[in-house]
Amino acid sequence: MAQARSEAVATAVPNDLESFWIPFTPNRAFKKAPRLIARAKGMHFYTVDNRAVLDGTAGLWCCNAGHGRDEIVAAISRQAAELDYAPAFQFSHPKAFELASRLAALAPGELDHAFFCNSGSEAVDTALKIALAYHNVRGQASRTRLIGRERGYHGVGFGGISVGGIVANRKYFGSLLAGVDHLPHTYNREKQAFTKGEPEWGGHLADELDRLVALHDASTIAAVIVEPMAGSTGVLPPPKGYLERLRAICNKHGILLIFDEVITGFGRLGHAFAAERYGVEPDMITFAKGVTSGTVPMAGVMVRKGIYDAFMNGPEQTIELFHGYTYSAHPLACAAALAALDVYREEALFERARKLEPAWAEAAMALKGLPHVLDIRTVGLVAGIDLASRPDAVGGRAYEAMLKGFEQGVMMRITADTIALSPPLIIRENEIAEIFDKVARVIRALN
Ligand code: PXG
Repeated sequence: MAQARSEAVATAVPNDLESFWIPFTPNRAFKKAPRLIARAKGMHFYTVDNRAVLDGTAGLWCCNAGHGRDEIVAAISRQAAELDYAPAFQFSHPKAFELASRLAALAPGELDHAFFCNSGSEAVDTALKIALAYHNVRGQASRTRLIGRERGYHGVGFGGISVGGIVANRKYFGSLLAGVDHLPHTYNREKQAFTKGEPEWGGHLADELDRLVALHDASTIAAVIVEPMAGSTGVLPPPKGYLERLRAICNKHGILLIFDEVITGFGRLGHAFAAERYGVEPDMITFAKGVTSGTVPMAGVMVRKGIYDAFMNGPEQTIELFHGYTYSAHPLACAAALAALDVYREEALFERARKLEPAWAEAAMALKGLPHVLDIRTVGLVAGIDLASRPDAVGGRAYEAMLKGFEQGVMMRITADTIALSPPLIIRENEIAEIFDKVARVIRALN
């Protein structure tokens, strides 16, 4: 403890908060009462005044192996000394190939090629572009339409907000991509409230894709992109049978199916990918976050062999896909990812999430009956708790819950009036109890 205190003293606290424009955060309120994290270890963050905060959210759904993992820290540090950077175009480095092979082995079925980028938003743009280019190189250039879903979150690039379905993320930004349509979201409180795992009701909503095909014609549709479990709009697990039906309709019409697994990848739902949990193989999977356990930015797209092969035509010295980033497969990110994958395997963390799921779900559902609680949803190591909105201020109640939670030593995420919880997969049962005890106390104290 003496050591922890001396570290706390050494933590520099900025005296000017003005210049940093903080993302997705009310800047003026934050700067009046900043919440600054100085360090993290295991299941905890520590504030600049050295207060422990239990991580109920794995950072932003990313630190699946917990914080400050020695093996990952060492791998990043070794890599920085050995090879800080190698050009990503026309050259590469060994760990990029090693990581792609590891991911190919982890991903289901024929998803055996990896295209690397640096954020989930870039991964989504990459997947959408590969879909368009794939149809183009196969002589079906009329397939340009992209289909997303209401309440979908696919990051903040123009592609992602176009196929996404969050109004505030779209309405300020002009006309977006042309030729996009949306499936209806799958949430219905009346039919689904307080469901553990996949709701019974709602599988039929996949058939809406058939209606969109009837409206637009399959020859104009390139791809459908969905999160297997919608995370950011409040934890919406897929209704039973829904993803299978989407897959079948896509197959029938030659439409590519993309799963955005930026949140669901790397153990969050008890498997390497949600595709495995649901036994449905998409044509592409976008990933990010957990691939490095949040330590170094990295993301990518797993691509089905047949899609990659379709590009491998023409003279061998021509570039097959005009796309990529300076930091695609950055050496530090690759080293971090390989080390994170080792931790996941050695500690069997995906299985751990699967085993903890019933205890997690039960602890979450115990909040049923507290004031303001309208619904609770759980799946894997994820829980969404809907609070009733104040008539005059949607989001106000959950915002206050987040502030109170931070004061009481638990990190939670909020979206509108939903509290979302998604702890590191190393969590122990007593910490599960601590999270929900604290969340319950916070909810009881809300007006
Ligand atoms: N797709 C999905 C499904 C995501 O959840 C992105 C793409 C974009 O990733 P980047 O790395 O560009 O942010 C995401 C990101 C939240 C929250 O609290 C969720 C995300 C990011 C930040 C906060 O729900 N998801």
